[in-house]
Amino acid sequence: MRLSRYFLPVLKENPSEAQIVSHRLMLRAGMIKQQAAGIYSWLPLGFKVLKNIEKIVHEEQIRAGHHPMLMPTLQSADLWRKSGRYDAYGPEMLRIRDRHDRDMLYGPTNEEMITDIVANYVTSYKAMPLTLYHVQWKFRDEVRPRFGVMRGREFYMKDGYNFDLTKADALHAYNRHLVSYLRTYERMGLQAIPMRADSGPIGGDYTHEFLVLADTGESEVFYDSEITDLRFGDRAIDYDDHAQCQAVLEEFTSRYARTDETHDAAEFARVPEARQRSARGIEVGQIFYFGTEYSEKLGAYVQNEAGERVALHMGSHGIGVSRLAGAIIEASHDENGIIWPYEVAPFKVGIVNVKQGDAEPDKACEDLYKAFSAAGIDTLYDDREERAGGKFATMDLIGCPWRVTVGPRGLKNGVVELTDRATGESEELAPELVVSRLT
Ligand code: P5A
Repeated sequence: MRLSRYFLPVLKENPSEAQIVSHRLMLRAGMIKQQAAGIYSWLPLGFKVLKNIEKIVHEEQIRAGHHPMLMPTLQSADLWRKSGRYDAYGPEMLRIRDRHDRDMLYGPTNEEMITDIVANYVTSYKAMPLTLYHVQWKFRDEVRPRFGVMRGREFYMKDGYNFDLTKADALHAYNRHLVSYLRTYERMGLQAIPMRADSGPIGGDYTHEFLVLADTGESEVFYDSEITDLRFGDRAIDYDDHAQCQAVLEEFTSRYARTDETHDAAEFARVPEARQRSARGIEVGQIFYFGTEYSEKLGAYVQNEAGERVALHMGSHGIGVSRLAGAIIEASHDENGIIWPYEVAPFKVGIVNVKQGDAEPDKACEDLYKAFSAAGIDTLYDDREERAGGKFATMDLIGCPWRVTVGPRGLKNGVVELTDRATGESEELAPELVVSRLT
């Protein structure tokens, strides 16, 4: 993308409404624009980040054997009356009436709808195990929307739902989700710690929240410091293998890690004192197993092998896709701007032409830009007639992992400069070597 042709409304000043760094940087980098309290437009740069996060989520869901689909944002109140949640959900639910006076709502989650779909089509145990998910906008009329996309009213969530014949199978689905989530967050450059959670209005005995440690997090957390040494890494895992998934779950959940909602001071005291930590965290996901409650209320029954009619065991699992854009920035920035982990970065490389309009640098930049495009590397070429200082500031702000600086002095010596955004380290190399250096 040529910056002269792009829509990147960066702000020079710090917006006064932003209380935390990710909100400030998302506004300054022209990623989002607030449209109403807790409701945002995603401008081109922000939209690229959102889609990159979503892509990682899809890849890891599909790797775990889950099926993507899409349900609508608007739902009929009837389904929610069946589950009993239409009244129970309270003022957080945005209720709408259509022209025929039918009660509708903007979905805050989709347990009812997905259970109704499965109830309609699935009749035999042979369809199990089954996990369906979608990535869709949700609406929750939060009392205090704040911190930009971190606590929005309209927000983007991956929500998945497993249907299993037995509790044991459903707990395997639970474990499988925990494992796939560890992998998902690590690919985004995040360490998200599974913590035993409170099940809240969704219900159920088994639930973990995934928290990213950050001073600006809304949750207070308590944990054994050993937990921060754990990495999932790129270990191969067979998601159908119950024992393997169970072993990973045990590895990542056997040490003390709780939010304030489930914190138990007596149990925490048994962690060696030198390893006791209390901190703040951002909740980027949550998984639940809740048994047969929704299946019974919405009629999701199948015939088991013995020919008996049984209610399906279910769980649900959510990832805060739009919240993650903010959480990643909270975890990865410096005083000059955002430092994107490679996979999430809206552009992988920024080319800065320090002398736009001079034949030699213009030609070198064009060649580099074409070479990056040919290599399939998403590149932002700053081809504006502006001071070099301003161009560097923009590149630092929007946080591309690599910057290539092209100027007449370097070109005289046959080199351009390649700078790593995260470390600030630079090296000089021949322009024709840059692309291969990065691939
Ligand atoms: C699980 C999927 C559920 O809704 N039903 C379907 C279950 N879980 S949850 O924990 O309530 O939400 C899942 C994740 O969504 C993010 N999230 C939010 N993000 C931005 N703004 C909000 N107001 C908001 N509320 C929830 C969180 O990351 C949460 O873990």
